[in-house]
This record gives sequence, C-alpha cells and structure tokens, in this order.
Amino acid sequence: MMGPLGLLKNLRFAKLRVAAFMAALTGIIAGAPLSSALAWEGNGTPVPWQLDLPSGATVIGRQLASFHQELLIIITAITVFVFILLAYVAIRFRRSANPVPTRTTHNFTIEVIWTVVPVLILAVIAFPSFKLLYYMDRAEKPEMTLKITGHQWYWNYELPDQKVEEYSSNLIPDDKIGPSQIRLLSVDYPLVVPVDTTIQILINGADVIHSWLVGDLGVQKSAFPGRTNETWMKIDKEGTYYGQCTQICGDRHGYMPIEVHAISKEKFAQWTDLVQHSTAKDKMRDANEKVLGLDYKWMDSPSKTAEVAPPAGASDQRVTASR
Ligand SMILES: [Cu+2]
Repeated sequence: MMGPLGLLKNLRFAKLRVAAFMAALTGIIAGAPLSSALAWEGNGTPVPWQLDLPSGATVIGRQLASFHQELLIIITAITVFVFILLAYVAIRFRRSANPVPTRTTHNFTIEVIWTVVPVLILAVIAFPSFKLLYYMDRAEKPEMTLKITGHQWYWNYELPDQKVEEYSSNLIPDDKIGPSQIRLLSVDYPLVVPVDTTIQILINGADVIHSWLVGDLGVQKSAFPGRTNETWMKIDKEGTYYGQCTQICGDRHGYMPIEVHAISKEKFAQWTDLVQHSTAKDKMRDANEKVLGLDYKWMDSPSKTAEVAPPAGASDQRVTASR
C-alpha cells in the first residue's frame, strides 16, 4: 500500500517524466527543419554527423530530395499543431480546473473540419508524389541500355549497346582493402557509365528478390526473378557513387555493394574500347586501371578472408543443382 507521501513523490516523478518527454519532443520537432538544411554532400559513403538524403547527381535524385524537404515541413507543422492541441487540452481541461465535465458528444463544424483538412493535406502531398513517380518510371528517349541482374550475393552488369558483355561485381575482401577503397562498399569491377546520357535501366533478379539502390542517383529498383523492371538515370556530375542491396536477400545481403563510376563520354568511349580490344589477359582490369585509375595490385595475391566472398557464379550452381 502506498502512503500519501509516496503517492505525492510518485506524482512529482510522473510530472518530471512528462516534462522531460515534452522537452525532448520539442527538441526533436525544432531540430527537424534544421537537420534538413544540413543536406549531406557525399557519394553514398557514411560520414560523421551525416543527416538527410544525399545532395543528388541526377535530376530525379534532386527532385526526391526536395520532395522529402517539403514533406518534412508538412510533417513538422502537423506534429507541432497536434502537440500544442494536446498540451492545451491537458492543461485547460484538467480535473482541478474543470470539475464538472461537459456532456457534449458532437460538433458538426469541427467534425467537417477534421475530415476535410486531412483530405486536402493528402491531396497536396499526392499530386507532386504521383508526378515524380511517373517521371521516374521510364526514360523518354534512352541513349543506351544498362542491364542489372541481382545474384546471391553480387551484381551483374551488362551494356549491350557498347558490346560490354555481362560481368560480375564482387565485394573486395576485408584484408584487401587499400587506402583508396572503402570497406563493404568497394567492389572489384565497378559499374562504369557516361555522364549526360539518358540510361535506360533494365533490372531483374537471378535467384531471390534484390534491390538496387544508389541514393545519389535517385535510383532504387527491386530486382525480381522472372520479371524485368525498368527505370532510368541521367547523371550530371562525374564521380564515384556507392549503394547497397536494399532487399533482405539472404545471409550475405550486406555484402553485395554497388560502386558506380560516372565518367565523361570521351573517357567512356576509351573504356568500352579497352574492354573489347585490350591485349591484356584481364581486359576489364586493364580498362579500369588505365581509364579509372583503379588499383588492382590486391588481386595478385590470394585473400585470407576470401572464403566469405564466394566466387562469381557460385550460387547459380547451387540453384541449378537443386532443380
Ligand atoms: Cu541482394
């Protein structure tokens, strides 16, 4: 049994907790628009104190980021409004200030307002959302095609217009990560595409559902087995962009990163030429070394942790064997 003193202590404690919670909530609400102002300039690699969506290297990426900002403003306004309303009700109608409760159950005007206003807010959100969805859906006049296939657990890329045959892009093992590479994001043979080119992306999965996401490029598309999904991108900033598989696809889901090198059209022509006509044993390695300046010395000695990265095609054999 709790004595009157204990009850009082408990009440005080409850009040303190409510006050702390409200202060925290106010902090979060006040901080939300501030965080959006700190849009993070990166390439998909995590940076300390990073907040918000990447700044974007495609029109879609930037439109997604600005739509996100608009939504954040609407969400913040609604949250602040509801919070103020709750605080007002809790204080104004507390038992001591309002000993005889009213028996009101209906108010026609208020009911109309709380139905119509949310509908209007949703319509305001839906219009730009659908516009953007349709814009992202497919390219108007694609200049080239990129085929992406998700495998357990690596990505395959093919550039049929440039006669670049399907190749695998595997994670670099931990013990081979050099100063120019990023652990869990760098791959052996990255995807190479030209800038200022409308690229039609055709994507599917070889075994299970995967999802190709590169935040800076504003691309996220699911890779289903037996179905080809379409999207597009037109990169306007040269650079290296990273992404990851965003569909839980098995125990090495976190080890199939995406590395995209966006280079000038001239360099891209040089790259495709080398990939086809290089006299080196590993043509793509030669092209990547010469055009992208990638360091492949790590490949010349065996990896101690390589058993965690199965060789390309390993899962295909397993799938065939089970059939
Ligand atoms: Cu996956």
